[in-house]
Order: sequence, then C-alpha cells, then structure tokens
Amino acid sequence: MSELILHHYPTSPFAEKARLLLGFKGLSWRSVKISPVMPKPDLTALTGGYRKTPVLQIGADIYCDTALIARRLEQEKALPAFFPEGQEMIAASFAAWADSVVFQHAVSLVFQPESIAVRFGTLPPEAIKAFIADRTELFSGGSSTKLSTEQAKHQWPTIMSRLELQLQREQGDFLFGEPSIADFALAHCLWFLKATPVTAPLVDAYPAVAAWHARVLGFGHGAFSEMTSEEALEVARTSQPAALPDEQFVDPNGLKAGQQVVIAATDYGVDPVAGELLFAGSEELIVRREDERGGVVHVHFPRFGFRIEAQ
Ligand SMILES: N[C@@H](CCC(=O)N[C@@H](CS)C(=O)NCC(=O)O)C(=O)O
Repeated sequence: MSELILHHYPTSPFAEKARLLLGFKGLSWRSVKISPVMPKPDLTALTGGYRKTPVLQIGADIYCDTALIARRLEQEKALPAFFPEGQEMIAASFAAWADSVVFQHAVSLVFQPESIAVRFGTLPPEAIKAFIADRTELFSGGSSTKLSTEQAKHQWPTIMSRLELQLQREQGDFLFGEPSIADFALAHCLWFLKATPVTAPLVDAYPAVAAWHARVLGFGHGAFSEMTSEEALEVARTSQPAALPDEQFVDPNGLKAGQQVVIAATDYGVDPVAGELLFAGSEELIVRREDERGGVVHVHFPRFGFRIEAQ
C-alpha cells in the first residue's frame, strides 16, 4: 500500500489542519517540506500548477485542498469519523464556513501591522517584501476579497461569543458533541492567531473556546518521518494511479470523461491545472496529466469551490 505523503510547511494553518486530521485518525505519514512562497517546482510538477498548501500525495494520486484531503483520509480509515453519521451536512457546512469566513478574519488579524512586526520580527526586510508580493499575487484573480483589519476586529466578538456559548452549553467536548471535521476547520484558524502574543488574546479571552482548542490540538499529528521532494517525485513516477471511484460520472454542464479541461479554485490561488477529465463525482473531480518528472498522475480536486472548463 502507498504511503500518505503530506506536502506542507510548519507555519501554514491549513497544513496544521491536515496534520491534525492525520493525528486524529492515528495515521502514519511522510512529511515533505515545501516553500511558503512561489516558485514550488517540485510541488507543481505533481499538481500541474495548483500551489496552495497542503497537498496530499498517495503514490501517483495527488489530492488538492483539505476539504477533499479529509474525505480521502476518511476512506483510508473510517473511524474515528470526520463526518459522523447523521451529521454529514452540518459538519461539512460548518467546516466550509470556518475555512473561509473564520480563516479570512484570522488572516486579516494576523496581518495587522502590530502582529506582523512580531511574527516576522527576525526576517530580513527583503524576505518580508517577497512574502507580501507573493500573497498579493495569490489573492489576485479570484472571488476572495480582502477583509479590512477594522472589519475583522469589529466582527470577531460575534464569532467568538457564539462559539463560547455553543461550547459552554454543548453536552460533549466538541462543537457538535463528538469530534468532526468542523472542529479541525475552526481549530487551525485559531491556531494561526495563537502564534503571536499580539493575537493570542483574541482566543484566550474565551475560556470554553480556549479549552476546546487545547483538546483539538491534543489529537497531535500522528507518526511521521521526513521525505525529500525528489523522493516524492520518484514515488509518483514509479506508482500506478489508483482505480477511479465506483460512482456515476455526473457533470451537469455536459462535460464528458476523456475531454481536455482546465480546473482552478474560484476563491484565491486560482492557478489552472490542465489535463484529461477522468471523473466528476458529487464531491470530487479527477484529471490525468503527464509530467516529465512526476510521470502519469491523477490530480484530485473538490467539486465545490473549483471551476472546470473544457479547453
Ligand atoms: N481551501 C484550501 C486553502 C489552503 C490555503 O489557503 N493554504 C494557504 C496556506 S495556510 C496557502 O496556500 N498559502 C499560499 C502558499 O502556501 O503557497 C484548503 O483547504 O486546502
């Protein structure tokens, strides 16, 4: 069986989400460190252009976006579940809200000048400039709009008071009683805020939330060992992609398997990935592409939040 290979970097909140997902399931994995800024030639050799962090590789199958990574890990090991029976919709919908709305607030709060000064304090000014230029590019061309720090500060008490109340009154230890994907999607946003003393009080001022957050982080990251990006490319090149899902191909816009398509995120990081459409399910899209260094790979994307166009 192929190993789970996570392409990520330590300070990425969505990578922390993926690491916690692996820890919760008690899975063993290999860790490939990637750059937080472009270019990322070894990563894009696998994805075909998708640059966001993290990416999960299993042999010659490449999974983009943590929303889909969670579903793939659920297939790998069903229990404990991210989508507990009877809570599939509520858990996935809350997670999508946290990953977009709460994350957008966290980004705006973390990148306020007082917090940046602490976070990037030891970095040379050119590195800070390069990082800001990279993120400006990342957020260009998609539907995501910048939330001002004033608006993020203004709305933050509403988000946190609602969570505090929910967690105080909840019978179980997690957002919806038992753990679910909702907990991990919210936790990584708060983990981002907890990284500096400037923004940590935005979490710590809410005791039930802070206690819940510690419980979620307590799942840890599972057992992992390092792998180089060259080794990961070698794994892709020497593996066969997995069989396609046993689900009906559905494309409401009439796309057919075998067509050349372009797939891209709609919000930010909208770099297109071109390939042959192999599968379109209710949750997942799969394209086949061939790379000089990665060989034949199947690249998987969530359907929701990604656009697909015939080429
Ligand atoms: N919807 C994506 C969001 C991923 C995301 O925004 N990741 C950030 C890092 S936390 C990113 O890609 N930043 C730019 C980069 O790493 O190149 C997911 O769930 O994986």
